[in-house]
Amino acid sequence: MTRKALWLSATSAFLAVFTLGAHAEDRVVNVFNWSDYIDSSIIDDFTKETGIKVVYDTFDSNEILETKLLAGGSGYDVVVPSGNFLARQIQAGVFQKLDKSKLPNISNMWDTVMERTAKYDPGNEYSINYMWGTVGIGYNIKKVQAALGTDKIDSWDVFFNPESLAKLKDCGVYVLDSPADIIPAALKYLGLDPNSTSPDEIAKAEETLLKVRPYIRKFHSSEYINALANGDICLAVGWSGDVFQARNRADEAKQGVEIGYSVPKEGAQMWFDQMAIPAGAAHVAEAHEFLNYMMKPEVIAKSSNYVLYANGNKASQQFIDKAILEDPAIYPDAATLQKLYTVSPYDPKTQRIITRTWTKIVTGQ
Ligand code: N2P
Repeated sequence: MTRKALWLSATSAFLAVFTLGAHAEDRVVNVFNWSDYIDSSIIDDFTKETGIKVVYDTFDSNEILETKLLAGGSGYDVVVPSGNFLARQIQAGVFQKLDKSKLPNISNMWDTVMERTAKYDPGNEYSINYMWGTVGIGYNIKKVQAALGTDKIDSWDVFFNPESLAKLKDCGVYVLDSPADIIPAALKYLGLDPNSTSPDEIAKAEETLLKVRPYIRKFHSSEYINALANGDICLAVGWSGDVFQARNRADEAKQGVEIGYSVPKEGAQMWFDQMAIPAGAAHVAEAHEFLNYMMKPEVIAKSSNYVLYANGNKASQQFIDKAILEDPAIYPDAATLQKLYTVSPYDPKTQRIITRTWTKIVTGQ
């Protein structure tokens, strides 16, 4: 090789490396997911394996996500609405159909869960299940025992009965700031259809919630994890895995706080959080790579092991900690499944009633 040829090949090698490097840096996926919902090492591993940078933002409310999606131009490539919200967002045209040829790991998914999510996304054309769980009662075992004389919480009555909740007022009660989770629970407690769209029945749920409103310290959908773990509150109406994360944080802190979770006997909501790609996403190929990566059995199992929610990936179950897989409050057994109900999206008219009702409840007026 002549000296010039050598120089040229060295230059092109440098240019090639440089260009590849720049290109790898250009690849990015903007993810908007729930807070306290992933083991962050998964994000790092994804970037290491694919060279795709992840910009990861979090939210704790379907309403917040929906407002961004409906406004358009959210800038997100992957978002994770719950099924009941996803359904109406699909109708509104905010998502694009998934390119299943880019998602070979879909073969790992669990048909039982896919049948359920098809209720929200017919044919599962727009979404992949991330996690699923329940709405129930998280509580500080010792504080509840001290206030109520029992630590056996198996009924919504502990929350919806004003006499009972009054006793827990001073040690602190938090409730999800989420009408689509709490109003169906109130209806169920009253023996009504949790999916009721009857204004009269929703008014009954409102009345029930207004009676316990004086005993609720805060409506918030993520602060209850630390509040429970630190012993700052004694009861939270919250999401299963979040309560289990509170239990684990309390165990790690070794301050003697013990946390329990109850799926009340009257019935609890079972929800499904679905990964989807907005219609206007700028990084569609990267979004598919991210989704496909999240369907690797070891990866999604790592996430479930950390966030303590069940996932919709059948092949991942061999990698899930035995204690999680065998906990009926996480992976429900037949008896628990019997108690679980799902919710449907609200039609626009009912949504307006629900929104108005919720404002009254939160403000206490
Ligand atoms: C994550 C809670 C997500 C459950 N912290 C509600 N869809």
